[in-house]
Amino acid sequence: MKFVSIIIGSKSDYDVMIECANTLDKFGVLHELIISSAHRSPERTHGYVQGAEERGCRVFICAAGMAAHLAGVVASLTTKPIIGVPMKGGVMDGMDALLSTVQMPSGMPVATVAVGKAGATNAAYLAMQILSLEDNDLQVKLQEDRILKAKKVESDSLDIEIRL
Ligand code: RP5
Repeated sequence: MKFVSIIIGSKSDYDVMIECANTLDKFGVLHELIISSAHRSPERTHGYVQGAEERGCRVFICAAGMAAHLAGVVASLTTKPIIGVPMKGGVMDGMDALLSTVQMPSGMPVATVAVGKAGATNAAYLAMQILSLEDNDLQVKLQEDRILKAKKVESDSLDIEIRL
Protein backbone atom coordinates (compact mmCIF):
# COMPACT_ATOMS: atom_id res chain seq x y z
CA MET A 1 0.00 0.00 0.00
CA LYS A 2 1.58 3.28 -1.15
CA PHE A 3 1.07 6.28 1.10
CA VAL A 4 2.51 9.63 2.22
CA SER A 5 3.63 10.20 5.82
CA ILE A 6 3.19 13.61 7.39
CA ILE A 7 5.21 14.03 10.58
CA ILE A 8 4.74 17.18 12.63
CA GLY A 9 7.10 18.15 15.43
CA SER A 10 4.40 19.34 17.82
CA LYS A 11 0.64 19.61 18.25
CA SER A 12 1.17 23.34 17.75
CA ASP A 13 1.95 22.61 14.07
CA TYR A 14 -1.37 20.84 13.50
CA ASP A 15 -3.59 23.78 12.47
CA VAL A 16 -1.21 24.61 9.62
CA MET A 17 -0.35 21.07 8.58
CA ILE A 18 -3.95 19.86 8.40
CA GLU A 19 -3.96 21.84 5.12
CA CYS A 20 -1.42 19.34 3.83
CA ALA A 21 -3.57 16.35 4.81
CA ASN A 22 -6.70 18.01 3.38
CA THR A 23 -4.94 18.59 0.05
CA LEU A 24 -3.91 14.93 -0.16
CA ASP A 25 -7.49 13.96 0.76
CA LYS A 26 -8.86 16.10 -2.06
CA PHE A 27 -6.92 13.96 -4.55
CA GLY A 28 -7.66 10.67 -2.79
CA VAL A 29 -4.03 10.09 -1.81
CA LEU A 30 -3.56 7.83 1.22
CA HIS A 31 -1.66 9.44 4.07
CA GLU A 32 -0.87 9.31 7.76
CA LEU A 33 -0.28 12.25 10.07
CA ILE A 34 1.51 11.83 13.40
CA ILE A 35 3.30 13.99 15.95
CA SER A 36 6.90 13.03 16.56
CA SER A 37 9.76 15.30 17.52
CA ALA A 38 13.41 15.06 16.51
CA HIS A 39 14.32 16.48 19.92
CA ARG A 40 11.62 15.38 22.35
CA SER A 41 10.94 11.88 21.04
CA PRO A 42 13.94 10.79 18.93
CA GLU A 43 13.32 7.06 19.42
CA ARG A 44 9.68 7.36 18.37
CA THR A 45 10.79 9.27 15.26
CA HIS A 46 13.35 6.61 14.33
CA GLY A 47 10.89 3.76 14.92
CA TYR A 48 8.08 5.41 13.00
CA VAL A 49 10.19 6.20 9.92
CA GLN A 50 11.55 2.66 9.78
CA GLY A 51 8.08 1.13 10.16
CA ALA A 52 6.40 3.53 7.71
CA GLU A 53 8.98 2.78 5.04
CA GLU A 54 8.42 -0.96 5.51
CA ARG A 55 4.63 -0.45 5.25
CA GLY A 56 4.89 1.42 1.93
CA CYS A 57 5.53 5.09 2.64
CA ARG A 58 6.81 6.69 -0.59
CA VAL A 59 7.36 10.28 0.56
CA PHE A 60 7.85 11.82 4.01
CA ILE A 61 6.59 15.35 4.72
CA CYS A 62 8.10 16.80 7.88
CA ALA A 63 6.98 20.03 9.52
CA ALA A 64 8.84 21.72 12.36
CA GLY A 65 9.56 25.15 13.73
CA MET A 66 12.39 26.90 15.61
CA ALA A 67 15.58 24.72 15.50
CA ALA A 68 13.80 22.61 12.91
CA HIS A 69 15.75 19.36 12.68
CA LEU A 70 12.89 16.95 12.06
CA ALA A 71 13.16 16.83 8.25
CA GLY A 72 16.94 16.46 8.44
CA VAL A 73 16.73 13.67 10.99
CA VAL A 74 14.15 11.82 8.89
CA ALA A 75 16.40 12.32 5.84
CA SER A 76 19.16 10.57 7.77
CA LEU A 77 16.94 7.52 8.30
CA THR A 78 15.64 6.83 4.78
CA THR A 79 16.44 7.37 1.11
CA LYS A 80 12.79 8.11 0.33
CA PRO A 81 12.16 11.74 -0.72
CA ILE A 82 11.79 14.16 2.20
CA ILE A 83 9.82 17.39 1.97
CA GLY A 84 10.40 19.88 4.76
CA VAL A 85 7.83 22.47 5.82
CA PRO A 86 9.22 25.25 8.05
CA MET A 87 6.76 26.46 10.68
CA LYS A 88 6.27 29.99 11.94
CA GLY A 89 7.10 30.87 15.54
CA GLY A 90 10.47 31.26 17.21
CA VAL A 91 12.33 34.56 17.48
CA MET A 92 12.59 34.89 13.69
CA ASP A 93 9.00 33.80 13.06
CA GLY A 94 9.78 31.01 10.61
CA MET A 95 13.02 32.31 9.07
CA ASP A 96 14.93 30.27 11.68
CA ALA A 97 13.01 27.10 10.74
CA LEU A 98 13.39 27.86 7.03
CA LEU A 99 17.17 28.07 7.30
CA SER A 100 17.38 24.99 9.55
CA THR A 101 15.29 22.99 7.10
CA VAL A 102 16.80 24.15 3.83
CA GLN A 103 20.50 24.13 4.75
CA MET A 104 21.17 20.42 4.59
CA PRO A 105 24.74 19.23 3.98
CA SER A 106 25.43 17.85 0.51
CA GLY A 107 24.17 14.35 -0.18
CA MET A 108 21.33 14.58 2.37
CA PRO A 109 18.57 16.53 0.61
CA VAL A 110 15.40 17.94 2.08
CA ALA A 111 13.13 19.56 -0.52
CA THR A 112 12.10 22.64 1.40
CA VAL A 113 8.85 24.47 0.68
CA ALA A 114 7.52 27.83 1.88
CA VAL A 115 6.96 28.70 5.54
CA GLY A 116 3.43 28.07 6.83
CA LYS A 117 0.18 27.24 5.04
CA ALA A 118 1.41 27.76 1.47
CA GLY A 119 4.24 25.37 2.28
CA ALA A 120 1.86 22.85 3.84
CA THR A 121 -0.25 22.82 0.68
CA ASN A 122 2.74 22.77 -1.65
CA ALA A 123 4.28 19.88 0.27
CA ALA A 124 1.18 17.85 -0.57
CA TYR A 125 1.34 18.87 -4.24
CA LEU A 126 5.05 18.08 -4.47
CA ALA A 127 4.50 14.68 -2.84
CA MET A 128 1.72 13.96 -5.34
CA GLN A 129 3.89 15.04 -8.26
CA ILE A 130 6.50 12.53 -7.08
CA LEU A 131 3.86 9.78 -6.74
CA SER A 132 2.39 10.69 -10.14
CA LEU A 133 5.61 9.63 -11.86
CA GLU A 134 4.29 6.09 -11.42
CA ASP A 135 0.56 6.83 -11.22
CA ASN A 136 -1.10 7.98 -14.40
CA ASP A 137 -4.50 8.62 -12.81
CA LEU A 138 -2.92 10.97 -10.29
CA GLN A 139 -1.00 12.72 -13.06
CA VAL A 140 -4.27 13.37 -14.91
CA LYS A 141 -5.89 14.72 -11.71
CA LEU A 142 -2.97 17.11 -11.22
CA GLN A 143 -3.23 18.30 -14.82
CA GLU A 144 -6.98 18.89 -14.40
CA ASP A 145 -6.27 20.85 -11.23
CA ARG A 146 -3.91 23.13 -13.18
CA ILE A 147 -6.64 23.81 -15.73
CA LEU A 148 -9.09 24.70 -12.93
CA LYS A 149 -6.53 27.05 -11.39
CA ALA A 150 -6.01 28.85 -14.70
CA LYS A 151 -9.80 29.17 -15.17
CA LYS A 152 -10.11 30.60 -11.65
CA VAL A 153 -7.59 33.34 -12.50
CA GLU A 154 -9.74 34.29 -15.49
CA SER A 155 -13.04 34.26 -13.59
CA ASP A 156 -11.52 36.20 -10.67
CA SER A 157 -10.26 38.78 -13.11
CA LEU A 158 -13.64 39.04 -14.83
CA ASP A 159 -15.18 39.84 -11.42
CA ILE A 160 -12.96 42.86 -10.87
CA GLU A 161 -11.21 43.87 -14.06
CA ILE A 162 -11.32 47.31 -15.58
CA ARG A 163 -10.31 47.56 -19.25
CA LEU A 164 -10.42 50.34 -21.83
C1 RP5 B 1 9.21 22.34 17.00
O1 RP5 B 1 9.18 23.38 17.90
C2 RP5 B 1 7.78 22.07 16.66
O2 RP5 B 1 7.73 21.58 15.34
C3 RP5 B 1 7.10 23.40 16.79
O3 RP5 B 1 6.94 24.05 15.53
C4 RP5 B 1 8.06 24.18 17.67
C5 RP5 B 1 7.46 24.60 18.98
O4 RP5 B 1 6.92 23.46 19.62
P1 RP5 B 1 5.99 23.62 20.89
O5 RP5 B 1 6.83 24.22 21.95
O6 RP5 B 1 4.83 24.49 20.46
O7 RP5 B 1 5.54 22.21 21.22
O8 RP5 B 1 9.83 21.20 17.51
